[in-house]
Formats: sequence, structure tokens, C-alpha cells
Amino acid sequence: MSTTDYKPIPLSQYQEIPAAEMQQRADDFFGLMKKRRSVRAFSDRPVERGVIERCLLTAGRAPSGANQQPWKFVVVTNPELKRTIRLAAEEEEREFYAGGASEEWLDALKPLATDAEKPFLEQAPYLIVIFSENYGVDHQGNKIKHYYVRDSVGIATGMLITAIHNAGLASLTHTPSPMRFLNEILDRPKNETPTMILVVGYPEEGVTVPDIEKKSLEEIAVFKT
Ligand code: IYR
Repeated sequence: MSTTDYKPIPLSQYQEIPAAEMQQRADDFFGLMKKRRSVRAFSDRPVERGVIERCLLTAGRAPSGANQQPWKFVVVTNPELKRTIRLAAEEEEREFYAGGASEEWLDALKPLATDAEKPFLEQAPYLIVIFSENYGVDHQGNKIKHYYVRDSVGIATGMLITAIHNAGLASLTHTPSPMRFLNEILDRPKNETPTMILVVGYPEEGVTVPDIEKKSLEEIAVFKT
């Protein structure tokens, strides 16, 4: 990307929503997003690659520090690669659950009843491994500083999760800890750090989810009027 100034162009894509429709649209979108749940068991039913591609392009519309777009989505469908990832993740997770994690952390996870077994890493048709580009590299191999990397990748990840839900698919944000093994398995350069595996597909038939609650508006927002 060049360092010359961007040319200002008209905001031709902005479409004002009439005030009367605005509330309805906000309500409808909340109604859609209220239905999103992480699931931990997936069907092996295939999903059209075009749907995933479109959701990735949606994630790529996220704002980012200095528009550096410091994300890379590695889309894994290959069964052997999925198996390799599962085995490596389970090895890390066994250590995590056997005491690698603090008592406090394990206590916080207890209500979710998670364990080191991660069959979903093989069951689901798609693993989208999300990497942060902690710095860029120019044509001469010089490092380019990136800004607000975590924030930017977090926003893009949220948009991806939203797009996937909107398309009618389930997802799980999975964070094996530590997860550097993903660089090696997926042959990614060292300026890229894995942040998450987003597991994507149809939920397994009859899957259950924990009966959790989300905070109320009063708990999450403060209005200063
Ligand atoms: N990575 C582990 C532990 C885990 C951590 C958090 I924070 C969660 O919200 C859920 C699980 C695992 O995937 O089991």
C-alpha cells in the first residue's frame, strides 16, 4: 500500500434510513443476533465455499488502525489438516486442563463443562484460523509497524461471526492455549500470530447449549444525558 494521501471521494454508498424504519431495523437485527449461540458439536454437512468467501469479504470491510487490515484468514477444509490441528490442539488442552491453567481460570470455565476433547475440529466442514499481522513486511523485507492490531482483528472477527450467523450457520470461537502450533501446521510466517480458530458449519442435530444469560442494557451501558 502506498504512503501517498488517499484521494477524497464522495460518500456515495451512504443510504439514509427513514427515522420511522430505523427502530424496526434495529429491532429486527437484534432479533437475529439474539439467536446466536456458540455450539460445540457440528454436523459434517458440507457448506458452499461461496458463502464462506462472502462472509470473509464482509469481515474484510472492518475498520482497522491506519487501514492496515492486519488480519489473515486461513480457511481449512482438508481432512488431514483438520486432524493434525485437532491432535495438536488436544495436546495443548490436556496440559491446560491438567494444571497449565490457573485454578482461577479452570474455576471460571467449570460451568461450561469444557474439556480437552475437541472433536468439533474434525467434524465441522470449516476451520477459519484467524491470524493477526503484528507487523507488515514491505517488498525489501523491511518491517512496517502496525497499529491497534488486536482491536482491528477483534472487530473483523466480530463482523465475521455476525456474517456467518446471518448466513444461517453456527460458529464456535475456539482458542487453544497456547496456539503457536498453528503457524507451523499452516505454514504461516512469523509476523502472523494466531488469535483464534473459528469453527463453522451446521450444528449437530440435537446439540445442546448451556443455559447462559446475557447482561441487561443497564448492566452494559451508561447514558450520560
Ligand atoms: N481453550 C480451552 C479453555 C477455554 C477457555 C475459555 I476463556 C473458554 O471460554 C472456553 C474454553 C478450551 O477450548 O477448552
